[in-house]
Amino acid sequence: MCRPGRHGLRHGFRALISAQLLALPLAACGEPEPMRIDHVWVRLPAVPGRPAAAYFDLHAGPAPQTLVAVSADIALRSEMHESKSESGVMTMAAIPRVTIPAKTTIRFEPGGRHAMLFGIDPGYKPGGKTMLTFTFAGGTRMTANAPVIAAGDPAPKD
Ligand SMILES: [Cu+2]
Repeated sequence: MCRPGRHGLRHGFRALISAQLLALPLAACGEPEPMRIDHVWVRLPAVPGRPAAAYFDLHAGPAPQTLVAVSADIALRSEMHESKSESGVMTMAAIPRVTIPAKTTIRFEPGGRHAMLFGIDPGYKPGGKTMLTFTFAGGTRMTANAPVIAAGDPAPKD
């Protein structure tokens, strides 16, 4: 149960002190959800030698996060990009960082933000996994294993 005790009020503490006492059990038992990354996957290019793209959902925890890089162990180099439709033409631009407010989720998904993965071995075959490393401002890193699918495959569900 996450209900604070009420003894602080009963003993007639001043309102300010009571409020502080009441806040303590809430903070202790709220167990804020930590940051997590899921629905991670990589789609290989239709034409070998072209870049692949990585997608994922990033759920910020109790604090805002700023993602500054996403790298993959199958790629020499990567960039975060945002796709946009401008007068019917899809273009994409590099985004150096993405800030995720506390307790919100941002999605990297086809047609939107993605991590572009350059320099993949043209002989690399789909069906395996690659480890993605997510780097945040301040140097925190998280990793996740991403299934690697072929260009024409549907996005994995999870
Ligand atoms: Cu791109």
